[in-house]
Amino acid sequence: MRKIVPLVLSLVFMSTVAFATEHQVVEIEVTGLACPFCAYSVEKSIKKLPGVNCVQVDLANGEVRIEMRADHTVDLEQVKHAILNAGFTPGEATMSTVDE
Ligand SMILES: [Cu+2]
Repeated sequence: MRKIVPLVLSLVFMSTVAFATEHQVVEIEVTGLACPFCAYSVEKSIKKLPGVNCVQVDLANGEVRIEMRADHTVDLEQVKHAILNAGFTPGEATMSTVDE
C-alpha cells in the first residue's frame, strides 16, 4: 500500500499539469471579409484543419482568431491555404498562447 499512494498522487499531479497546458492562438488579418456569409465560409474552411479548437471572425477589423487544441501546434501555411481556398486573402499573423 505504501508504494501505491505516492504513485496515485503523482498521477493526479501529472493529469493536473496536462490540463493546464497552453493553447496556441493565431490572430491573422484577412482581406475581403464583407459580410456574415464571408465570415461563415472562412470559419468553416479553417475549422476543417487538424487541431483547431475554435475560430472567431472579427468582421469589423478584418481579423480571424484561431485557437488550437492543447496538443496541437498550428501550421500557418495550412491556415493561409484555408483562407485562400475560401476566397479571401491572408495577411499579417500574430502568434501567442493562452492557458486553459
Ligand atoms: Cu460576404
